[in-house]
Amino acid sequence: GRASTDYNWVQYYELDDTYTWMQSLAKKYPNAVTLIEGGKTYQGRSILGLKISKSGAEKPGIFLEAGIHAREWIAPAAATYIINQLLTSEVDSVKNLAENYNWYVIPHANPDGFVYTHTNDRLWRKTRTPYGSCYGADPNRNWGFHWNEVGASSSACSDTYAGPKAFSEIETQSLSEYIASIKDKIQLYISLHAYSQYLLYPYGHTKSLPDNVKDFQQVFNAAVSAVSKRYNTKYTGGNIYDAIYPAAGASVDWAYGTQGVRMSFCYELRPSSTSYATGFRLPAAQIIPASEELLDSIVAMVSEVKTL
Ligand code: ING
Ligand code: ZN
Repeated sequence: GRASTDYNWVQYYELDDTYTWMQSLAKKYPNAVTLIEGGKTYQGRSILGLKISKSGAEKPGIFLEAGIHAREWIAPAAATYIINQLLTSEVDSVKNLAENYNWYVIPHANPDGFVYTHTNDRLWRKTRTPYGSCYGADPNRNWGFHWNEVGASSSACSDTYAGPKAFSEIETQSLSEYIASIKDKIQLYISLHAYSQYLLYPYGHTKSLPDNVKDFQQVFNAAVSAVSKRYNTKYTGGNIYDAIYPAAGASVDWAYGTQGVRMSFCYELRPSSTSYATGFRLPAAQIIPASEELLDSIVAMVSEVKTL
């Protein structure tokens, strides 16, 4: 690992570098930052996260999950950017986010897959659990809510393999247990993916809309408007099923559908739609602008949720 002081957002990092940096933050900000273990992986790694709580008091919680798909490198990079901004920003709107909410951030929800994208296959998506002659289940099709009903595969070699049963993957099983243990504290759940510049909300398993769809649409409008302010980056979206495709067993549906979390959203970050081969390779020079506009959007999202 490299020295934590070198950590920046003009390059992509390996898992160990980011974990070392996160550990250094817990030492540097002992009153605000706690290391959390969101769970474990098939290969025995820790799903490391940070809780950021500036006064330690009970405040509404925001859960930020990134990297559940291994090849979507911008997602963990943006998550660490947000961690850093919450801890260091002098901008009032960002300081308010840090002071008025407790943050739970998991930059790498699929560490085994992420390591594999560095060592073997840059376009790997799933976990690395062996299933016959193929590997991995799609950890965003594996959650226990309307599992495998639609938009998922029962074939172990598929990139959208739902797994042999709900929560077959130790990653989703253990992370879901962690989330369940703090669910009463979580008001907003945000999942970061790439790519296509969409903002999505439940459900993925059905065309039916959530009870509070009006609230979702109001918050969606504020967040999509804010994301374009800085660099004119256009996001579209809506409910998962209609806006992209039917997909059951996703984390955002499980968090909203089973945990009583008031709202959950998924950002599909930069770039806009392009070929599969380039979409996951967002140039490192775009980590900062993509993350800046994401944070602008989250600022707007959170303040809109507050008006409800
Ligand atoms: N897209 C997401 C996927 O898991 C998604 C879209 C988001 C589906 C939220 C369901 C819920 O397929 C990518 N690029 O991974
Ligand atoms: Zn994804």
